[in-house]
Amino acid sequence: MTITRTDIQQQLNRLYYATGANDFFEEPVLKIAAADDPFFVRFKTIIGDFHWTPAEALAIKFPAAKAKSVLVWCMPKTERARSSNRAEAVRPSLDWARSRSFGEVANEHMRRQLCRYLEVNGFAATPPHLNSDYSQAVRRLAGNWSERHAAFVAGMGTFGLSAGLITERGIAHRLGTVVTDLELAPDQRPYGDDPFAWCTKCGACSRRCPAHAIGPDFLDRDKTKCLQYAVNHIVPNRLADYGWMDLSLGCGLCQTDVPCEHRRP
Ligand code: B12
Repeated sequence: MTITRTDIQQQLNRLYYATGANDFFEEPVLKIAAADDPFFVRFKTIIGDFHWTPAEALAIKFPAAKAKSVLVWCMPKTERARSSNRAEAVRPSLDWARSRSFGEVANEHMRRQLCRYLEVNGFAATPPHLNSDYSQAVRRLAGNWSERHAAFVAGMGTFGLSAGLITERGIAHRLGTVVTDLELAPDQRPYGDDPFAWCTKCGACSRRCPAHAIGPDFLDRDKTKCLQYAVNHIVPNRLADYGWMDLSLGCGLCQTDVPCEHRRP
């Protein structure tokens, strides 16, 4: 059976409601990258040789399949999550925190169920971020598969000073990615090959960062400080502040009360 881009978008929209992702996010925007886009090989140099190409990611589960497309979706956080986080200066609001902890669980279901949909229709598909071989911190908090880099290749947006991806619908969002042997026409990159084209370097995210982890230029960002802030100031009080434990949390203050929060500046 042939599956079109419209079918994938419709399936994502169905999963968005079915998984409860609609409680945390606005509707998913779909973009597609060609699996053989030269950027994916360049990432072995830009990120590290441990970063998978789409072909390597798909081969882990389907050794005989040939990767053709990378499906990427972006789900902006709801106004409720964003506006409540705007008012915070130290740790995330309850609504932001639940969109991280439980919204990502819904997003994990979306990745897996989109793969099942493709498989049932005769295509190989894998969500690299959820692969059992995936590690999120092989070197300097960079893992085997960067969903932001895949989104950049697919034309979704470009990196900001905070390293968040600035999209047409802003920086306050979560991404999902699936690699498949279904061939679909890739999207163009409206910003060409410039990874930082849509950031004005206004510095608002840097002023918002309680960890002082964001500097005036793109390579100044200190990921370890970002992580340590969460480990020392957010995670220990999870149960008292929010009511749950054992699920990841980060503050995301750099993504709210900034000009790129919900639009491309
Ligand atoms: C490890 C990780 C973290 C770590 C480290 C994050 C950090 N500060 O980098 C910790 C735990 C601290 C963290 C925190 C958060 N994270 Co996080 N995290 C990840 C994870 C699992 C892997 C990231 C990775 O491997 N990146 C690869 C490295 C190489 O990326 P990088 O160092 O940022 O890349 C830089 C350079 O390569 C540079 N670059 C230099 N030269 C060139 C040249 C070219 C051509 C290109 C393209 C790029 C480039 O561009 C980048 C920016 O400087 C991803 C999920 C995934 N699998 O992708 C989520 C992810 C990146 N996190 C996400 C989010 C939302 C957050 C938080 C906001 C959490 C929250 N509670 O809401 C915070 C904010 C942190 C921040 N400022 O980015 C989202 C990002 C969405 C977005 N809006 O951009 C992701 C994609 C998860 C998802 N599925 O949505 N995260």
